[in-house]
Amino acid sequence: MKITVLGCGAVGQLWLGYLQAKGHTVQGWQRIAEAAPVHFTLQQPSEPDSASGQQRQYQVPCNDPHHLASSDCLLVTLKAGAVAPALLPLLDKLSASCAIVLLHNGMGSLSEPQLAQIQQPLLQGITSHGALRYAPHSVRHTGYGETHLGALNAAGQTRLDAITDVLNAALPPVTAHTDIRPRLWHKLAVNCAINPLTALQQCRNGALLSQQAELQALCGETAAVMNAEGIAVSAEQLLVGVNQVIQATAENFSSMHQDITLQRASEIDYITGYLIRRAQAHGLAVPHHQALYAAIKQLESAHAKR
Ligand code: KPL
Repeated sequence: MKITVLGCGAVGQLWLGYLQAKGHTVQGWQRIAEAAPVHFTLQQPSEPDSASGQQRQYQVPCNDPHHLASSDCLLVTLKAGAVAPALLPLLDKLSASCAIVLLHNGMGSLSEPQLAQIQQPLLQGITSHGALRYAPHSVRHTGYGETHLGALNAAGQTRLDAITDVLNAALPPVTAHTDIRPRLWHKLAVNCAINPLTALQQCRNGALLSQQAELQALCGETAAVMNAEGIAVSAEQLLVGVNQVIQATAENFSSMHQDITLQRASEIDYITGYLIRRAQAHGLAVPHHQALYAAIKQLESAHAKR
């Protein structure tokens, strides 16, 4: 299959590497047009009995408009906030049958009018694979995870199984869902609890295990919004899920912790911000999430003034 990966960060390079290794014709697409190919080393997670994982060198072409126009799939691995500005100008350069797959944390990267603009098959996925760029041309696959995919429009539904098969053969497991929204919401609930708290406290995910009262309050507010969105879940179920992720990723620094530490814009508007917007639409109060949102925004604006 001919595939373009929009966004050549850690997650983009991970998919470029695994898809190229499966024999697909891949290219990267970067915002700053670079004719030069992207070259990187991809280190796979280590096996239990070896010190470090297998390393492979990759070289993939970049920003070829002919490749873009004839791509069967555009895999968008940009952060939520970068999706609309990068994707919308490319729409009329893609074929009508090119399946667009969004793969990012958070929700609401495209507004309703922007979604309506997209005629191509549109899919959204969520992945828990860990990827870290530890040097300019080196990416480490830090941990195996799983990927879930679903369609965002009717055309997307017709391509869901074929795209799932291609991605699953490259980096399994990838599972197709007839309704991806509950999956996205459950991931959002986890990110709304872990990401802002770890960013504000500058701690590893595991440190949150001792903060059950705060996590419970956040999960209670999130469950009320999810119920209003038609997703049946209790605060207790969300709390169990959040604690499982905290335990499984105890040594990790969350993505928002890393963004705030490096003084980059975080994904707060697509994580807690999205939850708050949906709460407002349903007339629900979410004071604990509001407080975290305001605190992260304050940090971001302090960084921007420096
Ligand atoms: O998705 C994550 C993130 O950091 O964005 C979690 C699950 C919190 C793992 O760190």
